[in-house]
Amino acid sequence: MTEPNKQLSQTNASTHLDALIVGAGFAGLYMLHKLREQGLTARIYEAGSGPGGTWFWNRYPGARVDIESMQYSYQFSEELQQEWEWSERYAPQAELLDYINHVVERFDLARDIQFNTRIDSALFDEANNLWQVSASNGDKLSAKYCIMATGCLSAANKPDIPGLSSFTGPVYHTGEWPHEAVDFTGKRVGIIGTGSSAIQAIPIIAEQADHLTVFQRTPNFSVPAHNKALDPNYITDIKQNYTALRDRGKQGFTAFDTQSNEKAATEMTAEEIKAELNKRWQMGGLNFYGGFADFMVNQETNDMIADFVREKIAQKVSNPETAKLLSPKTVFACKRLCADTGYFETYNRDNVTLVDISKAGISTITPEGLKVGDDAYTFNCLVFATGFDAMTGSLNKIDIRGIDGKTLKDKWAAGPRTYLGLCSAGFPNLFTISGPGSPSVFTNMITSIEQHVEYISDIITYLDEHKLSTINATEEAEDAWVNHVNEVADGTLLNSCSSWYLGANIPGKERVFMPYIGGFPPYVEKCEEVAERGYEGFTLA
Ligand code: N01
Repeated sequence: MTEPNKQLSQTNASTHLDALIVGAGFAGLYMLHKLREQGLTARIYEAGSGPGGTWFWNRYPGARVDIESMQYSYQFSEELQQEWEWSERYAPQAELLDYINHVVERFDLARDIQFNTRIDSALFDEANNLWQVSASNGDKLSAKYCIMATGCLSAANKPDIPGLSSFTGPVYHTGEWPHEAVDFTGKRVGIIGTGSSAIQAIPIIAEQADHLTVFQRTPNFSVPAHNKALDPNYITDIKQNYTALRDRGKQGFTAFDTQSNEKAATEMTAEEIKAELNKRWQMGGLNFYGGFADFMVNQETNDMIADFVREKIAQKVSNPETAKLLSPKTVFACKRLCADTGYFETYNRDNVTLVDISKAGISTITPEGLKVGDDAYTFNCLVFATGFDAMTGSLNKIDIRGIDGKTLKDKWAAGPRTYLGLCSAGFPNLFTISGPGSPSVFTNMITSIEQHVEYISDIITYLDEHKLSTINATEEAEDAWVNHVNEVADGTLLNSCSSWYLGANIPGKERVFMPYIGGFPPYVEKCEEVAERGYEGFTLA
């Protein structure tokens, strides 16, 4: 057993808050606004020099959202959603950051955000029912509630490849892109990875660079985004009836409106299936998820969609060998589906080379490039598009200790354990917004974030009204929820490949399906039932 938090007695908590929030992305910002509205004292600590979370850090060329902008935005304020104008179907990163800065200004949030500061530790002080928190700038705080708004994809995965420090050119990671523009004109560039970030960045880097070499371990399914400028009449139409669109979104499995065809492929004729596939391809983007209700659970349906996309890849890529290498062999959408603009066509360019590293692997990075087996490749700039230590990575960077001094990291060593993705037993008054065990990354993140923020806010109101000091998930409720999350994932085809959903992209990370894949509406229903029963599954003290 771990020692209780003895060091607490030495902590000189200089500031007391009702709530300490970690992270100034979409989740942290709305949480701050909500708690302030409730009359609580709250403050955000944020490692970056500005707000935005994902959209602050991921500034790589081509970065843009893959859920339509009219839906990928806050809905808590009617005035906000009426006044903001999106310019493109899928907003680029810079516009998303403008939107976030507008929200910060509009709701006067900056005065309660401490930028450039990490939270190093959060220790639960059992005697006083308070979280004692230390920040990298030396701040010591005590807070009744500690709210982790640290994001699902925020801890960059930087593979430890031998020789990396010997590389003489600049090295970039898509998830930690520099703030100043990076110009690849006249450069030879190497990029490792072919996930969503790479699929967006590759077409643009290829246009700038003298030569681009792509090192691919696993090909990914991608569908055309069909991004375009938004027609002002379309925006007006939506704004006149925004609530209806938002309601359709919340009724959808993914918490956004995919104009879902409610039918399974097994209920459709061959002609209907063909027409649906072509329709989805024309619609573009993640609307593809709405094509067939059974694509995640029925192997035949999934194979049929996968074959359709593979045929499209073969049509787009002129070299049959390259097309074959770019064709995923996994279950369709087993790894997160990508939405692209000219990704596959980029491989028809003379200045782009695709290198298969699935068999030999990168053996070493050299001063002027890297080696795959014995084959050497040279370039001046290296881009890691190698993703993230998803869902748990950022939390594990903080020394979080609950009852009896037990660390969250130790508790989650065999995979994250939460009740509803919101709380972990033994860590009273600690909340994770869109934490593992919640629908989070399978949904429109902003809608899921709003649901969590409002739920946490309701819990806090309930505790105050009932003069209670703590809420703590019970072990039983947590075990039952974790089992349910696993059972639902086991009933799908999605745990059949080495995705980040399973933590399989991080060497040594336990393979556990982390997000809840039962769908947004059933999840919300479960949360509401729990609340109606006086927060069943929690101990309130
Ligand atoms: O990261 P990824 P990402 N050696 O993990 C490869 C969201 N997102 O940043 O598949 C060699 O998907 C790895 O290979 P493999 C979205 O949810 C959204 O692209 O593990 N290669 C893979 O090809 C997305 O899913 C948007 O075999 C290595 C790539 O690097 C999530 O973020 C845009 C390696 C990593 O792909 C993550 O996307 C961008 C190694 N050691 C991201 N380690 C939009 O909204 C990893 N790889 C559009």
